[in-house]
Amino acid sequence: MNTVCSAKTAIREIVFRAMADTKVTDVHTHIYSEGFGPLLLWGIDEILTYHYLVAETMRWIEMPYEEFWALSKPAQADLVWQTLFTQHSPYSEACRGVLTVLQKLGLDVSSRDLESYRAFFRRQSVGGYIDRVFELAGVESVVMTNDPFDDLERPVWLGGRERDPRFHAALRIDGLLNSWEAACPRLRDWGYDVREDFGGQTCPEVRRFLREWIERMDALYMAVSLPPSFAFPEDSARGRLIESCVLPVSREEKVPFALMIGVKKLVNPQLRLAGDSVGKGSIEAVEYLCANYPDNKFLITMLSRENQHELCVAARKFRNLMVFGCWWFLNNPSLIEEMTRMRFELLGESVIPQHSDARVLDQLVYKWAHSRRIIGDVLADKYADLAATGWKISEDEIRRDVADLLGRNFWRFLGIRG
Ligand code: RAT
Ligand code: ZN
Repeated sequence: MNTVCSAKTAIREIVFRAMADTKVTDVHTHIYSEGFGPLLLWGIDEILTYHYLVAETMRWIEMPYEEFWALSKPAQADLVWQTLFTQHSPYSEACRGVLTVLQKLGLDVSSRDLESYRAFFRRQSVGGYIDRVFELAGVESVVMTNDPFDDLERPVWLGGRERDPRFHAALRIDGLLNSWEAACPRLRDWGYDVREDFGGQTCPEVRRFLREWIERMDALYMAVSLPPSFAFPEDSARGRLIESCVLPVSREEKVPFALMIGVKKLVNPQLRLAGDSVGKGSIEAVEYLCANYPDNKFLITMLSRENQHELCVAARKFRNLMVFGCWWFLNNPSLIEEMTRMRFELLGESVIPQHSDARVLDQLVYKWAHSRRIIGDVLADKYADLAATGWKISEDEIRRDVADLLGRNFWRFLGIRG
């Protein structure tokens, strides 16, 4: 069908239909395929102990942190449920997400019966449940976060496993770039001739390490999360590794480098995974990379709201920069809306508006339900503004744009398909 749409409500309906029908490529998650065994988290107790919810629970309870961590997972989940869902109203984005998941699975949200939810999850098989979640979330494929320095994950890659084409890999190199002193002896143990002072064959050997892991994982991109203080160029181990190892490998292997800038690690270490915070990063580092390495491609997301405008402007200047996602503390309706509007107004549709960051499989369902709604709303407003000028847009064009936003822009940036 290729009807030309102009009435406001008709446009909104078509946009929402297109958003609902179009499968997503989720460019950044922390979920794993079945072959990774226990690394794949799913089910109600995992959903409830998501670190976003742990942080919110800790604001209400007085239990010492260590006591909380010593509890079993179901006991932690009970406490989260009791604190955030029973004693208070669960309207924070992370709480609401739990309810959206239950609702989309067809469970009775009004019953508030945690045990009946648990019983539902006990009846699921992993394989069948993955299929169901992908279907409900409207997700075609996801990109995992794959860390060769992780002692649980590394053996899975080395052992070989059955691949699931819905799960792509991203080579995560925080371990290499953010803690060189610790990475160096490990690389040596694994047979790479590297030295802490970068003498001898260090750089060629690090490049070999990166190439081997890109190949082993068939990685779509390399990624690192970085502190607000990240600067480039920089006279540091990280600056050196990026310049002499990551950038050349990224360029030669045609595997973009994703920089996730603005995380302040462990401002409260007792919260563990929930203990990280945010700070404003430097757009100059991004501009420098894009300007001085025009043959490299950069996927960039920044954690601070204050960085979003300048990041959009940087993307207007550099076509080797792809902005992606509303990351972590930005993944809330009001901020997604603000950022999406700003991006569409400054960059049209040449962005990857969202990723899920799901850590628990089930979260794909709520993260995409919530984001689709907001992106659809903003998009419908933009088409309505066009219609007001007399511009006529067809359903096919709307579907084209939605397909670009939810997946094709990513693949095209990678140079893979689209
Ligand atoms: O959003 C999150 O779950 C964070 O804990 C981080 O994992 C972040 O997204 C990252 O990739 O570093
Ligand atoms: Zn993440």
